[in-house]
Amino acid sequence: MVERGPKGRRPKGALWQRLIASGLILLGLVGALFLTFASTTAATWDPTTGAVEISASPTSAALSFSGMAPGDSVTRPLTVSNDGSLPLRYAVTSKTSDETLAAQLEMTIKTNVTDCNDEGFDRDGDAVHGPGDLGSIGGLDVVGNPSLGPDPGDRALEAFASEMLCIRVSLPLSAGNAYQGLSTVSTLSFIAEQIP
Ligand SMILES: [Ca+2]
Repeated sequence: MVERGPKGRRPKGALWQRLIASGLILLGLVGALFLTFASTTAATWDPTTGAVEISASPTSAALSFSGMAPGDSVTRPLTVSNDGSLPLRYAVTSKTSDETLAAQLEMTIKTNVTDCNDEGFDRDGDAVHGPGDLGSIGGLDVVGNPSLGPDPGDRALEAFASEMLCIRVSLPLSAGNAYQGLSTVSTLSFIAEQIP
């Protein structure tokens, strides 16, 4: 089920809803999509499949979409692949361009979701982050810890293996119109290291 705030706080009136919907430009995976790479590691992003390939170097992906109203959620798959011939572990951090809206948005990341969509998200899977803040300007560790070495939450991937992260971002109904017109961009960075 889509995350909902208290029923009593649902705003009344179509006009209010429309104003919010047109005023927000939030993080997401639809629309203009681009990648920035922190290293020369070969990595590709295919917007149709959401595939990111990483090796033992930092790789980052910037995601954006627009048109989100309080109470809305978006759910998107992101496939993380180890394109190298050695096992690796990785962590994920989220840097946002804004902190006000980013703290309002809630992100949940799961593995082992059979159907990564709005309907399937709550059906199964294992949460590896959240629900928690979307990110922060300084960078929030959302999966594992990018510090060198094994840390709680670090994800391991065998050589040439991949796994699908199912990401949901929600704007709670309680967000209200104080956040109208705000925008934020989250950059998810995948920091990988080879497992010796
Ligand atoms: Ca680590």
